[in-house]
Amino acid sequence: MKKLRGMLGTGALLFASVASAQLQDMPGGPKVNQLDLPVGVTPIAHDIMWLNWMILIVCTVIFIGVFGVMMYSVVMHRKSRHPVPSKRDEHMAIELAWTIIPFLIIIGMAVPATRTVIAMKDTSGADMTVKVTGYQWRWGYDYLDGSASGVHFLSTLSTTQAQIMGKAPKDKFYLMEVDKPLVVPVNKKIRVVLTADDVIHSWAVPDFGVKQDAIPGFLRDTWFKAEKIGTYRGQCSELCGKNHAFMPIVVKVVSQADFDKWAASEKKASTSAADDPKKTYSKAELMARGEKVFSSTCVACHQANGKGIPGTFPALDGDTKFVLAPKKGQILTVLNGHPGTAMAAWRDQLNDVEIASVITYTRNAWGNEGKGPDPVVQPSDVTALR
Ligand code: HEC
Ligand SMILES: [Cu+2]
Repeated sequence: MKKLRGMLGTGALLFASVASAQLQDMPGGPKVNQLDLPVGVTPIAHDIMWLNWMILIVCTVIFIGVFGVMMYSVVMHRKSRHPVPSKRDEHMAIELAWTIIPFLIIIGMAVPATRTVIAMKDTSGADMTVKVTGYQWRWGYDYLDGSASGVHFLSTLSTTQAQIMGKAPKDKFYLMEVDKPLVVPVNKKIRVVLTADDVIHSWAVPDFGVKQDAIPGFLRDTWFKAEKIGTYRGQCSELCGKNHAFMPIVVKVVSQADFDKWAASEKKASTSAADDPKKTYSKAELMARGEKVFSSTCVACHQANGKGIPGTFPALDGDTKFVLAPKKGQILTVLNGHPGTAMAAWRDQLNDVEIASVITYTRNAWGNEGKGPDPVVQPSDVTALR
């Protein structure tokens, strides 16, 4: 007994020291020493938590009941105390009871568990779909619909090599941080379709109650509906090679308005990055691009039909002061705005290709085609006046 207690003591001490050396809660960082599941922020995560506790409690009651009867029998019916055993070897009521009761207990656990598993797989009625691709060793995200439709990027570990090699102090999100997190709106059902490019990975975010394998050549899907704004973290949960531990998952849950803002800037960044201000563009190219810029940046004031709002925002359709006039005045207007009015300077928001496109668009859209000088403005014209 003494020896056993000693062994247990050493074991506990060893465990505690290993645990505290390796897994330390950092202030503001993820909880790493907690024993319970995370409380979670999705209905599925709450269900999983509830199921875990419900089943654990049922098991504990059974454990105590069964071992209680066993211990009682061992002690009270030991040979020295009870040398002549009972002759009874059949009892209909007991046999029935211990068949029916466990059966009912299993049904009682299986019904809610099955309900949750089915709910986990029910991706119907999603508000938005994101495709997640596992790569050795990073995640790729593609937004398939909604305001971020077409946005795609790779999300890579951002912990420095110096921290990994132990040459710099670790910070609170050590190995749980990425350069570009997945961003999703709060209170929206997000369908996640998963695949992989090389080997099997698994996309797991405990706070969402989500863990789904990403398998090359297959599409799997799952979903989550985060009910709280915040940043949630997870890790690849399928051993996928040398850097398996270095492909964390970070999801930022934001309000719908912030999400739309983020989506617009992502989209802009991806198209603007490909722009070459030195190139000479065709009129058709400038018109197509200009229509996009106009309908995302200028339309709120000057209106889609170019008529503006009389008395507040001037019409650009038929405007002879700037639009149907030599290009210089309009370029300066869009670059620098008209100080003291709602017409802002766009020089920092739009690049030269975008400014040249939107100007070319306004000079040829609606009823303006063929009416003014300089119908086409090239990015180099804008660069010259910056
Ligand atoms: C927040 C509202 C607003 C937005 C957005 C806006 N404008 Fe304007 N714009 C104005 C106002 C107001 C004027 C008139 C300024 C003045 O009185 O001098 C104006 C004037 C102009 C003029 C000169 C027309 C004239 O006759 O005075 C041009 C050209 C123009 N805007 C182009 C654009 C383009 C291109 C965009 C998009 C990149 C844009 N504007 C976005 C409000 C806006
Ligand atoms: Cu992986």
